[in-house]
Amino acid sequence: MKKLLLTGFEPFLSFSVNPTMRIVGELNGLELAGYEIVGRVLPVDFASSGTELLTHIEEIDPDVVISLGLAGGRYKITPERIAINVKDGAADNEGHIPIDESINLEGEPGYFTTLPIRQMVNKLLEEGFPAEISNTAGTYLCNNVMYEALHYAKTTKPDMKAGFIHIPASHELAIQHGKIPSWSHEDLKRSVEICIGVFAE
Ligand code: PCA
Repeated sequence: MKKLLLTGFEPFLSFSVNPTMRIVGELNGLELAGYEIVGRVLPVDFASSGTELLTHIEEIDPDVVISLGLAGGRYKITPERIAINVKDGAADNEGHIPIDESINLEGEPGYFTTLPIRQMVNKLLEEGFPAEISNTAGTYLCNNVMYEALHYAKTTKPDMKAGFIHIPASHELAIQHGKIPSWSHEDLKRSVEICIGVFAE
């Protein structure tokens, strides 16, 4: 069976839980849209998140990689259009703060997603979930992981589709955080399933 690597992230900065972790854990091992879902959680660490992702890709040999990240403060499900070759951000979980660094000195300035993001957004809206394409994944870990997957696909595994979806906070996180819009865990998870479901079409 075809395989879909679904990644999430551990908690970071002021976000004491990361809803992507729970979604990835619950979907791990399921069969959706004709794909075996393999869930993995990545560290919020500039030095190791890329290599961990590539190690998973090499072990699992997925046909599709969908990485999930929390975008605390966003209201909608936002599949990302582009990853850029920049690391510049707040401190990661190891305390590292990159400034104006490249992710890969030999890589392209940017890579467009190879996921069917327009169909994902249309399907989410049809099913009643607020969604729109995002034109920036930022310059923190989420952009970093998206860039690494697309660079690897471009240079080493051209048939592999890859990209990134940012999701809002869960209610659980919003209660702890105090100042961010949130969705129920069930709706967040259902939205991710809908995005994966596009691959059945
Ligand atoms: N979101 C962060 C990194 C980890 C996560 O879940 C981001 O948007 O870069």
